[in-house]
Amino acid sequence: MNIISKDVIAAENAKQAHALASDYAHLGEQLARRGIDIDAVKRRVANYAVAVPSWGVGTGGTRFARFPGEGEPRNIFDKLEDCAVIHELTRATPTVSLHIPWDKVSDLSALKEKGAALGLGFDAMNSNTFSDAPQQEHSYKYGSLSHANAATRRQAIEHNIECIEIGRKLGSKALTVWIGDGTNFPGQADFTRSFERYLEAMKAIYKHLPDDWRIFSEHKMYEPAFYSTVVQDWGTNYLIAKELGDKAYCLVDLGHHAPNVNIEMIVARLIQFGKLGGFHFNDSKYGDDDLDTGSIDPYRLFLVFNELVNAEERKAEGFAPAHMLDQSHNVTDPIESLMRSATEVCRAYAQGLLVDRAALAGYQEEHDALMASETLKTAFRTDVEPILAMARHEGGGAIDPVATYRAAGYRAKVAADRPAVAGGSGGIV
Ligand code: LRH
Ligand code: MN
Ligand code: MN
Repeated sequence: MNIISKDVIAAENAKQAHALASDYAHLGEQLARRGIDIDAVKRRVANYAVAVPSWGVGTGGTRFARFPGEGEPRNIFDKLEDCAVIHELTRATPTVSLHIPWDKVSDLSALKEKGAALGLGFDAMNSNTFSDAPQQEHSYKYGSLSHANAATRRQAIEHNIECIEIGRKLGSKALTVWIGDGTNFPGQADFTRSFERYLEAMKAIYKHLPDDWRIFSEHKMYEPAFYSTVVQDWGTNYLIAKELGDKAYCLVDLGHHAPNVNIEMIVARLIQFGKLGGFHFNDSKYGDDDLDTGSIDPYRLFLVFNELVNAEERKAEGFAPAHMLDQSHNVTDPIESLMRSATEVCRAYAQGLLVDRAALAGYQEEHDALMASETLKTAFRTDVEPILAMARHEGGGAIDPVATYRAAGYRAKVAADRPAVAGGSGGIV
């Protein structure tokens, strides 16, 4: 069942199919001169997938306010429909990553059925112990898995176990744990004791992880804590994954590092030591801005994908990262932003596939720094849009997802049933 009418997609595609065929043929000729088979690249791009975060389809907010958008999803079923729209048009997002308890998931079989009917599966589950849920006994104001009080830690552990249980019923295979635990002032907590308590709590969760599951810990330098954060960087994250065991991996959210940090190198290190679990793709200018992927620094995104393709092609041991988006939208229609981001990760992947790896290795051997970096630039400069568009078109999606989405008038249609939810203070995510 398609939410966006196939007729609308076909009518929009018909306007562009001729130009696309000619652009694709032209790019094919150019790539052939570089020894690259465009169809082979297109096939790999067509098989690429990135998960949509359930929390991304609603309008987020700034730290100060939330401005509700029209037709925002009212519940998890509406969210799944919005996610399905993204997949129908981009053909790149067949799974959804849930966040508990933001997503109220009381009827799991209905949810699973809804997903199946829309052609969507469930990616990593996300727990939330960084905000208090309505009726919860112990507050997370001073932390969760690393809290000084054992009962609070226990509550946070139980919540994570519940997320695993929910995910099992939905067919998910991973749990992502991000905690906001940390301090605002020097002296507020003991670094070592906090980390010990965190590790002990994570070990308790790990014990409940099914054999075919993975647990991802997500580091973030700061926010909401502004002096120290318990899981603050990839070094600490790597220690966690090592301490926990073979099913534990590190998750890299692109917005969770200091400005100018060499994220692609972190990615390479984690791959080398078999601990790269997955990504939260987004982009940032200053901090954890959660902007559309590739909207600020597409070259950095490409450099990350350059490492990923390198690992894929050399069949690095244990390399199977989960790819997910993690964004927040305040001034755009979330569906449009998520489609753009899905397309941007596909673009970076396609560009990564174009890197002439033999030439690059040769330049590295010869210490030809200029030509080595030009080799990357040549791939990055290639306009791969015809490859992406053709992969979408042949997969039943839209040549131009945003134009087709607008032509379908989806947001106005759902707005009739979905009243705007009042604004209020923003959430920091
Ligand atoms: C924290 C984070 C984490 C949360 C999400 C909502 O900043 O990146 O992944 O689960 O935002
Ligand atoms: Mn994240
Ligand atoms: Mn974040």
